[in-house]
Amino acid sequence: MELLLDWSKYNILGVARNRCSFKSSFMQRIQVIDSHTGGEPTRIIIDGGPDLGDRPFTERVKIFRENFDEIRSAVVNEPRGSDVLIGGLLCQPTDPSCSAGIIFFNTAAYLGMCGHGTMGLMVTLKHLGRIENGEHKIETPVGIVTTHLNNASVSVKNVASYRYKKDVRVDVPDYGTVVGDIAWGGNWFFCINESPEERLMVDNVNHLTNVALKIRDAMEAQNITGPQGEYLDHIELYAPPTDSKNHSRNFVLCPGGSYDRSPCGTGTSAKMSCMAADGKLAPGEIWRQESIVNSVFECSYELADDSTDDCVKIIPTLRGTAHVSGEATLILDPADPFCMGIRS
Ligand code: PYC
Repeated sequence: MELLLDWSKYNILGVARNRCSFKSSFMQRIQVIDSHTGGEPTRIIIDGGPDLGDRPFTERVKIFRENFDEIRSAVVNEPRGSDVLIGGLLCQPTDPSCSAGIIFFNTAAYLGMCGHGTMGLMVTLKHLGRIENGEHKIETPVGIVTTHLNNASVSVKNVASYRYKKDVRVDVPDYGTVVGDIAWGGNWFFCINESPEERLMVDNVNHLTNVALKIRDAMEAQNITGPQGEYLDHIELYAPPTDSKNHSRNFVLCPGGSYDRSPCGTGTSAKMSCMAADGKLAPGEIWRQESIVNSVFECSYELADDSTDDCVKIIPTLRGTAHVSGEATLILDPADPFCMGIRS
């Protein structure tokens, strides 16, 4: 059963109190709930965030970026946050069938979608008593996703995902040539085919991060982008799983420079779209993706209605577990020189 949020009951935007007042000389308070999904943290703003109005979500992201970007920075950058943190601003959806809307962001950018973050959002809403277990649609800047919540276990039926380019060669200075696919899973990814020379273990993350950063820099320098010139800000490395119950292990570099502790919902969607296009994963077949810290998403896909032989499009479903880990009031004190976060 789908349960809608009663938006009049929950003043989740803190509209009246905070409109246009972030640059004021008064202390501001922002209420957040922290959660983690397979070790990857999410911080949802539930009150005191900026009012972005009721326009389509793509326009709201623009308003957020142009007028309230310092709030993004204050919430996720140090000293309150760090590169690993994904933030989310809870918004009123435009589509009445949705329980909520969300705009995800991190220390570097605004995200289209976030798989682990959506799982975190669902347990957050349940923790607040705003939803019950069951099916809930969530509106994001790149489309509506359908979630199913069963206490800590959350599945997310993601937006349509597809491969844009196969076997792209990148010459990486001081490293060598890597070959991978460019794919969309709600964000843009460069999915590198298995790299046996790299050890995907958590005690090797500094090295893996350096490698992935070099690859990302090389792609930028060589103008390797998405179809509309999009910066390929997520880089994925793959290896065989350490647990034989799983199918694959990954390391995912996120936009800032941190790595995803979860198997990355949008990244696994992108990866599955490549496997679907190569005929390596059939619709409905289970794919268990293991992360660098051994957390797992259990995934499968169905073909999208507009999928063709030339462009295979899939609708991925990802299931993981998320837990609420904190409730906090962030204090934005104009007397604090780092009030709005340390921007790099
Ligand atoms: O789970 O989609 C995801 C994600 C994106 C960035 C970090 N996690």
